[in-house]
Amino acid sequence: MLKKTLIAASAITLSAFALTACGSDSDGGADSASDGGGDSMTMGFAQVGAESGWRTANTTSIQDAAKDSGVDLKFTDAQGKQENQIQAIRSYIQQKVDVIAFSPVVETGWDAVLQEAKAAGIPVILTDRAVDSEDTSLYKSFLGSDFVVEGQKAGQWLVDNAADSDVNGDGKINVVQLEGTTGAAPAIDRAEGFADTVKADDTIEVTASQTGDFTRDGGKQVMESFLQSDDSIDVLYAHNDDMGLGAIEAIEAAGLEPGKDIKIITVDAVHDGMVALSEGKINFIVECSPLLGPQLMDIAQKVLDGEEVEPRILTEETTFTQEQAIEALPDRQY
Ligand code: GYE
Repeated sequence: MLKKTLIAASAITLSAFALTACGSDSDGGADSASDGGGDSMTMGFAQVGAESGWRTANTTSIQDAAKDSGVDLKFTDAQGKQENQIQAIRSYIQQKVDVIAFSPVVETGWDAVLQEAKAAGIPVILTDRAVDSEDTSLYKSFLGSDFVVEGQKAGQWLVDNAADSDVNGDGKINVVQLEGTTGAAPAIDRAEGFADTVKADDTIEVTASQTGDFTRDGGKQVMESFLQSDDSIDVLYAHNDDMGLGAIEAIEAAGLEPGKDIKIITVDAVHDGMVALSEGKINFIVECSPLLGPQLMDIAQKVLDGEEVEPRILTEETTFTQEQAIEALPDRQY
């Protein structure tokens, strides 16, 4: 609905964006008033849920960035269910929002609803997670991390630290893996990147792998069952900090010392994960940034202004050892 007045409105919206981005943090209250009187962009965002510390930080980043740039944000939490996300997207189409953004809970099954958005002329931006659709015209851009690279970084740390990781001293490094949500891009890709990289050392073997659904509870429960069926676990690779933190509870309850009796590698680098790393309970964290909000608002504005945007926009990320976590913690935003 904004389209026709878009070119005229864009200058106003952009200058409003610049102003608010320069530090005035007034929360403006009503979304309609926050862009200086012009039509504000309406964005429908279908979030996965609130399964982890990463997700909470991601939601805050999106909501804050929308407020700062005068975007009228319609936000839904799908509670981890694809059907809820599809329903939310359909309702955004009905409401004729200007742009739809979402983080697909799983990779498959999006073509139909994305076709509907396309037919309605509403651009879609993928945030954080990918879809496996062949038809890339169904979305304008995909903003987020390279999860395969994250898995590779996790695997490379283990290859580089193999000598210290044979905790049981039997010449083999037995790894248990806590996978993210089954069918989710980060679960598929983090497993793949890790598996490919640890092939470089044939003493490393993934002996058990199961989903903990990216939650603390899931990580705890699955780790309990891993510990019951195997007393030769050397390493835990968890696809996110929260599952690693749940597993730490299980490891401690079993009378073992996390980070020593079982080496632990996780992904995300959210606050609680970084604290555990600084305490030596986790040994290595691969960072995955949840702070996608400002870039998302920027991309959406460009799309609405008819500017070209990159089809794939990668976030910049690092990794953390214990010493690096101690150093980074005081300045971490999340
Ligand atoms: O790593 C995990 C969250 O999609 C990158 O989802 C995200 C992942 C993140 O639940 O903690």
